[in-house]
Amino acid sequence: MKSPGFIYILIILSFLFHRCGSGEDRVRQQAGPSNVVEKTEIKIPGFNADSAFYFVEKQVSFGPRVPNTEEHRACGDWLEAKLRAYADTLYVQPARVRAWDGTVLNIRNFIGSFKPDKTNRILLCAHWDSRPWADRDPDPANHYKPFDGANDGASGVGVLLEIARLLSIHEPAIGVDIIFFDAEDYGEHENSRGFDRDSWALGSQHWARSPHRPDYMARFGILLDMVGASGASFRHEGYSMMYAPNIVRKVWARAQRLGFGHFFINDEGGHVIDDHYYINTIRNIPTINIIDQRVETPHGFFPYWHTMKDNMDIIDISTLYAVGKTVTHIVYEEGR
Ligand code: AHN
Ligand code: ZN
Repeated sequence: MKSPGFIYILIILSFLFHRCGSGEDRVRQQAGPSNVVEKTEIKIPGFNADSAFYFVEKQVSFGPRVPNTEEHRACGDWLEAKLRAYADTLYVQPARVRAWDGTVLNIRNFIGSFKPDKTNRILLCAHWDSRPWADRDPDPANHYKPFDGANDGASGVGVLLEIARLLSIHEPAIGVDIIFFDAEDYGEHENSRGFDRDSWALGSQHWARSPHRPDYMARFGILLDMVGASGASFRHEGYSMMYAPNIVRKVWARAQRLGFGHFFINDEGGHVIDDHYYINTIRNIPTINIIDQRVETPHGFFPYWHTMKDNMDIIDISTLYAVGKTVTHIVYEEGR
């Protein structure tokens, strides 16, 4: 009869070999030609959703990214270093803005430019801060607590960091700017009820009035907001249709041709005051919002919007993949 010690060693060995096996497999997938997909005559790099997921996880690991906190500063420093490593040129735009409750927020917008000399450019953006208050949580005891914002904030940045990584390896035909806006989610608390719609998107309002380059222009922009939850549905958001209907149609058609029609639905969504609203109205750059809009929730967003449950548990790799692959195709097809 074999000793329990021998069986124990066998179990450990089998785990070790299993880990080695899956590690090699992943390396082969990344290094092999399957990383680049042939699309008619143009090569479009493969969007790695595991990498995007890791970028989301990393942001969340700093803690809630609430302006004026240490967690916010630390995550901002990491984002800055990451985007600086991938982009040709990095701009940091620090600012002090006044929130609806009078708090002065120390914020930073990060702008990573790829092929900065090209005049033919597109803009991709997301917000990197998280909301200070879970004021939609079912438990009122949480209404003044911060939360992870894994979907609301980190997901869009995670997808764009992965696209930045691809752009650093495979040159696009056009210039690309990736902007991480600060202080999108410091809007009025649910208990305040002042309906000050300009209390949201403070970072993008600042950038739209004073862009990193005074004459900045782009053909169009794409905002990613809440692009990581399981069961996401992206509908034609109201201001996107008002200011950039052809871009909405182009992106939705591309997503559907890639097989993501279950996420990208040809239905009318609501009007959402978000970063793209100010890019459209102040900078006149036609910009769409890819944002998770649900018909089954009272607020019209994903079920855990502004609650303590907006954490890594609700992040679904297949949602990140659908959005990431679609936007990657749009970027690399542009100007060809
Ligand atoms: C309003 O509720 C007015 N805008 C929502 C924008 C938002 C919040 N996006 C993410 N969190
Ligand atoms: Zn929010």
